[in-house]
Amino acid sequence: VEDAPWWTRATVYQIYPRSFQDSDGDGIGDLRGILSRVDHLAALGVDVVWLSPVYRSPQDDNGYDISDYQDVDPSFGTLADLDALIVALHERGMRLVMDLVVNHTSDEHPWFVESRSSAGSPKRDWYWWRPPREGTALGDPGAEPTNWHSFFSGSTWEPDAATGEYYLHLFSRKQPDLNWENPEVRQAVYAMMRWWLDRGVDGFRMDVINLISKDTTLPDGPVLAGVWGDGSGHYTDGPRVHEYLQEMHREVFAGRDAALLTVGETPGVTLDEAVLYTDPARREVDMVFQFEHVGLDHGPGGKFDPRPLRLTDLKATFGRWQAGLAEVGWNSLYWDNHDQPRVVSRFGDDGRYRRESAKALATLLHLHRGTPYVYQGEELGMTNAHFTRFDQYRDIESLRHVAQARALGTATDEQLLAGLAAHGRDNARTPVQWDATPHAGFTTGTPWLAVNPNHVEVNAEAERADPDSVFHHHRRLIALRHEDPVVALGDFTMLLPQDEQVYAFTRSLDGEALLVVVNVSGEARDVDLADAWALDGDGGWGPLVLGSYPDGAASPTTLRPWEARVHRRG
Ligand code: TEU
Repeated sequence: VEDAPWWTRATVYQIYPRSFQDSDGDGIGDLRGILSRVDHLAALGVDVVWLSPVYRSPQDDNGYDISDYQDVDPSFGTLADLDALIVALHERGMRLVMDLVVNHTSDEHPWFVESRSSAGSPKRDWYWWRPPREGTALGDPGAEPTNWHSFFSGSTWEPDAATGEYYLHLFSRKQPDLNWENPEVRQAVYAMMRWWLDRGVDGFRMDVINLISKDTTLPDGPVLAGVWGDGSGHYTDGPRVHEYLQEMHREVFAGRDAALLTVGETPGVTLDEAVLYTDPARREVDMVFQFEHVGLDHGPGGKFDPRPLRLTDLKATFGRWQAGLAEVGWNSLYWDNHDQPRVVSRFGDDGRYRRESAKALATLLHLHRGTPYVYQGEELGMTNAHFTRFDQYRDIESLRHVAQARALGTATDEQLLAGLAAHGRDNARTPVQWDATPHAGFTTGTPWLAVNPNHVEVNAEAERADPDSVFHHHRRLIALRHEDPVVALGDFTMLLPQDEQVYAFTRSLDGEALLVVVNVSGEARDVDLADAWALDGDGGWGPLVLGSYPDGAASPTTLRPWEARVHRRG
């Protein structure tokens, strides 16, 4: 237990700077804004802040398109502001983890500007340049080197008239993919990472890090509906990705890794691959974000084709990951981030039982084995945006999806609006609701994305003032992980795997055990755990460690709507 890494007891808080706090009235959050709110983070008790990109960027994808890795974008502030934030967090015992976006750069990064300048450029090979298919001309339909569909709609290949070739971009055309096959690219990335560690940052969240190694023969993928194909099999967990991460570890982290946190964002990762990425003996990353549980409510048409979650599917997924990383490796635990809808709207009830369901879902997540991640506003029970018009959206993924679907006639406007309302990324990006004033205390200007009108009820000021709030419930969950080794390290056993309403499990370590029972519904329920957990003399489950209702466990084995409880073996 004493030997376990510090991050087994830690909770990470994600800040999406554009939407966190504006300090200068331009309607865009910034570093000085974050500085003014560090005491909110300290009060919550989180150990680590993961800061989404603040680097210099044309903001085509809100900073995930970087034109200078070693500077701060003027819209967010200056390097001096970032240094001040590092100090302010360190003073309060928190660490700062930076976002590392190195699958691609901006097309305005000097590396790419040089690379596209001529076919003979010394940096030509830093990106993926390919001629049109044989017998076709640049820009012809079907001339793209592969049929791959971009994450942001359309082809992954952009024609470049100046040199008559295409370049690869898995995301937007302003996010050309770096060619990790080239050792100069890798060394340039490692040097930049060392520069940040020397500046005082405490690790990295590595954007789509499992997509950096492509099959260099660039085969087509199976054809999707329409003209494009699914190329993911040729770039997900690719042939050299583990080699690259081990090299990165040697070049960047060796000797200083114990104090740091590294987490790979790995869309499409399998459990077997996750074991390889996170096995400490292999020295790749501490943990990865897997995507299975956030795909369970995607229909056959993908993320914009929503369908309801079945609780038994969630249990099967989480249960498999808990078991699969029990002996080797480590889980990250998350519901929300800047790409996902708000969990209280998605899997909870953001109407009548907003508070109860937010607390229930938080309890469920934080009591699993792994490192929990809280996304800004999740600790307040913030909800989806509930936009009803296309012109309310700003996110490139959503806007490009709408444009493509309209051009191809694959969805009606009504279907598109329903898809965006359920899974559009702007749901997570509305400004943080600090108080009940007109722009929720986020800005004195015009916010870049509309503030949710429910900020008059749902806001940090109200949450902090109320001991039974979603905020204080998160604070207690975070503290419990600090205090109780069973929460951090205990074995996980799923109970009632076939139950569509109640999510229950135990955690145990060295003869100590906790029982977690969560009613994932708005109807009361009796829960019979049979032999899995013996009843105490009062017919209950033992002393209550943490409950989501203010009056504790009102009835021994009956859960009220969205009630969540943690009991200790008596
Ligand atoms: O996301 C990668 C990713 O696979 C998705 O979650 C993506 O956001 C999209 O929604 C797929 O439908 C990372 C970042 O988190 C995201 O914000 C960036 O847009 C993307 O990489 C490109 O850097």
